[in-house]
Amino acid sequence: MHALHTAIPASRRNAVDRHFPDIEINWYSVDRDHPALRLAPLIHISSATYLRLLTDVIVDVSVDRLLYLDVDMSIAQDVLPLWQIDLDGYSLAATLDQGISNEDLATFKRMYNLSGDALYFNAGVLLLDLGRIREVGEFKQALDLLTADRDRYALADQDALNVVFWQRWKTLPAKWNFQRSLLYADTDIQGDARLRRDVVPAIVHFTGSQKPWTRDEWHPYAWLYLKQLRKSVFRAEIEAKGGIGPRTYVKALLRYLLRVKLMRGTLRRRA
Ligand SMILES: [Mn+2]
Repeated sequence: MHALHTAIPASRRNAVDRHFPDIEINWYSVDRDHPALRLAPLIHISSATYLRLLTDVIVDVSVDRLLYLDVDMSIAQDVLPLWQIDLDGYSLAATLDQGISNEDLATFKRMYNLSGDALYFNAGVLLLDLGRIREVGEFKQALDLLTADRDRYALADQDALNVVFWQRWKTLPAKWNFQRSLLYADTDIQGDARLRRDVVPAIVHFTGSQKPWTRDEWHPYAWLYLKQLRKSVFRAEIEAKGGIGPRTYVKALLRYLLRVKLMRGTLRRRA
């Protein structure tokens, strides 16, 4: 595992290493003065979002294939099948952004003068041919676009990546990056939404400003995060910070069980 960060102190890194003795974690400290990290952050997204654009230069050169994951996620199924997906010659594979409507997509195309039919991906889960990206330089191109005019990209690096990779990425099934907007029944989703509504998540991405490390989270899969939190060395600290108590756990577990039951019902009806 490769962990890119800006300011996690050694004591915390060591605690994580001790907690996962079977995982070899390579920590990469990126200087906060790095030009990429001086770009303005988004409202609820820190400037750490730009770290993904540095993976091609920071992660060890021996690494060709990389599965990039945000930190605001819980893994619900084995990711080995994802890791093994053929990239069909592309540098990048991702899922659609499920919060983008057909209208948003049309606006995006107009804004950046993009032609032809294509869709917009979410950059939280990226399967990357890092070797190819080092050769072709797509991440550098995205970074250059942002450095030239950060204000032009409302969703920062995700917008820039979608411009650079327009029509040049492979679509992954929605379950590999299950975003919050799939929970809203009335959301208009780019492409054909009906095909993606009843997804059983393999990776739950807690998109939006609400996060499962606070008491106010209502996401039906927040339990997956809390279940892990109970085993974490940081449990007491996170609970105190997020106002998480026994009631939070019980409520989250009930919501989760209800959701799983509903999904099973839906899938049975369809079969
Ligand atoms: Mn995220």
